[in-house]
Amino acid sequence: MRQAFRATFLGLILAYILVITSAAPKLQVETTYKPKKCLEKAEKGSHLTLHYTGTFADGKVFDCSRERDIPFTFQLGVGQVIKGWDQGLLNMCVGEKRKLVVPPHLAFGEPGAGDIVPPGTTVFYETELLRVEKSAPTLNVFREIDTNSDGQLNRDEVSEYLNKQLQGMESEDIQEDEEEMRKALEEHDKLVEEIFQHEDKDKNSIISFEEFSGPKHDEL
Ligand SMILES: [Ca+2]
Ligand SMILES: [Ca+2]
Repeated sequence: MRQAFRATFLGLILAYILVITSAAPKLQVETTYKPKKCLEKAEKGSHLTLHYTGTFADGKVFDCSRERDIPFTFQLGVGQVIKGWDQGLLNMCVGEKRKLVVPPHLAFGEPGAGDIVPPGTTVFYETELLRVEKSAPTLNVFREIDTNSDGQLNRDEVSEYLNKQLQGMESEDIQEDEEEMRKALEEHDKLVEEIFQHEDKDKNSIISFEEFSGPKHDEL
């Protein structure tokens, strides 16, 4: 008797779950373009830079990064954007294009978004992934290289920075050509020399802040 009750009870729960999940409209993700090689993939925590166009069911555009001509950058999977993006852009390759149909509960929900998106609206996005970075993009490369913070770069600091960049490349799970890596290490000293030839304009073996031609300001 008790056994029968349990069976029915479980059956009811299952039926209930089915009703709930089938009642809530699902996120639709469609890849409209996939590059031949997937070099970088969007993972949880990655910083993505993309272009997107957001429209309503009638095709009316409510938000478009292309119109502003400024791609949008955010961190994936940490709630910085609507759930539909956090879920729908996962595992996307750089260069890939996806169409998303995002139901309200994964978009702007019942409140909507100000006077831009009305309450309870399903929104449509066309997205193109331009860049994926594992950590926040560094704007001030000068400060990153200048580890002793004396406002100038010596050979050791530049050499150390290059090493870090190479190690970063190795630790990424992209299959790097081993031969290429070995060559890169051999080339390392040459590269430091080249950087100094190019950057150290007054040849005093120090790259000053003024001489440095790379990104060195915190603001965009
Ligand atoms: Ca320094
Ligand atoms: Ca100099």
